[in-house]
Amino acid sequence: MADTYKIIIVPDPVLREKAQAVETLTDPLRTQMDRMLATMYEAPGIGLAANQVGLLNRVVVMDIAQREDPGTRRPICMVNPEIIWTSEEPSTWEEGCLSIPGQYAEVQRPKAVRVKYIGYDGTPHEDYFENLGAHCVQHEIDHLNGVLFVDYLSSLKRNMILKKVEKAQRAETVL
Ligand code: GNR
Ligand code: NI
Repeated sequence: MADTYKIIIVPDPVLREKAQAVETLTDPLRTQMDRMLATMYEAPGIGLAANQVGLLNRVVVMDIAQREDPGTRRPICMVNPEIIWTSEEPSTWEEGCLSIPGQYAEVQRPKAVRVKYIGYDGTPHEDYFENLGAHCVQHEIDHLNGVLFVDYLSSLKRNMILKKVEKAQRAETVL
């Protein structure tokens, strides 16, 4: 398995920065995607965006297969992902984030989306996601824009969650 990255936790400012579009798909970029997948599987999570490992390029990895079918791996790597269609119908899902450990909240988003991106192979792809997959891909593209799931909550809930994580992180680093 590829080396893993350290996952960055709130309130690190890199999580609030906008990642830059990738110009060309190079071997070092494929190595980054391999390492991001290894980091995501180890965590474990169903998605990971470059900002979460301190890199500011528009790269996302995902795998929602294990949820339905434990043991199966269906990794998806997306370079420069863009949402090109969203459903009118909304969906509410309890979201979590590897950068906001241990905290979960219901978030409402479009129930289905179509996403275009450049794949691991360097060619353009277009995929349809719904339900958990749609929540995950929208959550990941938000990361590339410096947006976190807590931004969809009331400021009261958001601040409560961020304070809890900061307190837990402080306890961990002091010890
Ligand atoms: O592992 C994750 N689970 C999840 C559940 C519902 C909606 C989104 C996600 S993404 C999250 C991993 C993560 O933080 N990706 O950025
Ligand atoms: Ni996240």
